[in-house]
Amino acid sequence: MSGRLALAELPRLRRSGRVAVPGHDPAALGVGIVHLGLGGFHRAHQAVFTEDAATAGGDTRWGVCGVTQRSDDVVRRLRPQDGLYTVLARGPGELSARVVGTLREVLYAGAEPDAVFARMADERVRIITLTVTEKGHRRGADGGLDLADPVVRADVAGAGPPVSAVGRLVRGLQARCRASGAPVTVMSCDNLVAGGEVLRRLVADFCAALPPAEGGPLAGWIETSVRFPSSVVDRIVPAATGADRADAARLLGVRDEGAVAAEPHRQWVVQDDFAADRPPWELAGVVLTPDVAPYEAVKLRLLNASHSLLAYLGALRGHETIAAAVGDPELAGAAERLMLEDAAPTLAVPDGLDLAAYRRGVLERFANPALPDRTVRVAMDGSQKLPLRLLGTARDRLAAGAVPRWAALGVAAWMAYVARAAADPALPLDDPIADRLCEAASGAADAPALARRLFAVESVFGRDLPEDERFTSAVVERLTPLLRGAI
Ligand code: CS2
Repeated sequence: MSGRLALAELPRLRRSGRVAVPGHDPAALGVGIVHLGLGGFHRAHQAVFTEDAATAGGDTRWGVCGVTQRSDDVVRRLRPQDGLYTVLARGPGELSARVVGTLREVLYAGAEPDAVFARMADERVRIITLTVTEKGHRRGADGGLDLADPVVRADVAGAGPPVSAVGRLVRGLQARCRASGAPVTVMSCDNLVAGGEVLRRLVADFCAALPPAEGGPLAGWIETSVRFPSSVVDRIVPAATGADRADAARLLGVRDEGAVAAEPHRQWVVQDDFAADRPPWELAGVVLTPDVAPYEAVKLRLLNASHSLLAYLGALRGHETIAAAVGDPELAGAAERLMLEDAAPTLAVPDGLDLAAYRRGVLERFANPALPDRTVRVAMDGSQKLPLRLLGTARDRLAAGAVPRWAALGVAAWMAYVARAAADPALPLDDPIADRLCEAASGAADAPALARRLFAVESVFGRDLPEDERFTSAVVERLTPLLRGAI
């Protein structure tokens, strides 16, 4: 197939009726949002909601400038396509496709830093969103910016263009402050606890590390002109595959190098705290609320926590996909009990949310046979994910006098996975502190030793959990059979 998806193809695609196309003319959209971290997740989630909102509201101000941070791969895929790409929604017995046209500009920050700063400084841009993953925030053990990280230090020193996400964000805000100083909203769209507050603090820490004459005024402007709402994002979006691109090509009649596949379900809850205008997201089903914390806890402690549990136990049992893991009755049972017995009692349930239906929905979504999502993908970056998904639950239950046995199983599964991956190159240990974890695991003779050595990683477990005998022994009890291969 020689043709490629592009604006010129839209009239033909509209007539063909085989895929949905934007309800507005993408070329007429102005750029009102800069997004840092242009992975599949943004393309299948925020971009879709934003497109629906803009179409429903007849508002042409909310095109997106997507910034790719780590390589120019996405630029090569999307620029020749005028920023257009297909989102395939794969559900049981269901495949639908839509072409998304929100992405009006695609920049690679590594090659075009000034263009990125110019966009962030542009008065017409009112929102900067981020999906940079947990590790992309480069937080230290205290949750603030890790100033010992050489990349962060280089960005603060400012000899060359910034490389870290926070460095890019702060330098962009600096450019804006120097240009118009127009208010702007910075919105976190990662799976974090209080992501808005996290970003606000990282930005403040970065400013505080700058020479006072530079950082002081910038911090003052940020204080008055920038808002940092949190948001809760939800859609399962595995890494795009050749099969996704082949399906997109079949439906489009032209190639689409930027196609992504996702589950049909999607949800976005946004803290309604904006420094300036925003798209009419409520028209697209986005929940706008003063406080996202209850939604965030439900999602991280039910969905993401059981996702991680299934990923580690599933990979240890040789299940390649999450669907296979949840199809294993013992593992599904463990996920269910983690949600029901440990996580649910810690939650303040948002109004109108049926927790039992949510729990069922999570397991059904994981079981989706049409969307293969690999256990090793979800297993990635455990040192960053565990504290957000499992350890908050563990702390709350321990404080209430209960032993969180299923959260302990999740931690033990991670430890067993680390030990297996350290010994077996066939199992990937994709983690920013992989070396440290491998070193800890390699020297451990048995479950108590392995647990002790991994519990000593303070950025994961803090100082409190390793000292809580109830929790450490619950983990060791779970870990012992796992290490023997009885899973
Ligand atoms: C997953 C999430 O990668 C992971 O660890 O748990 O990406 C998950 O698929 C999304 O949060 C679903 O909204």
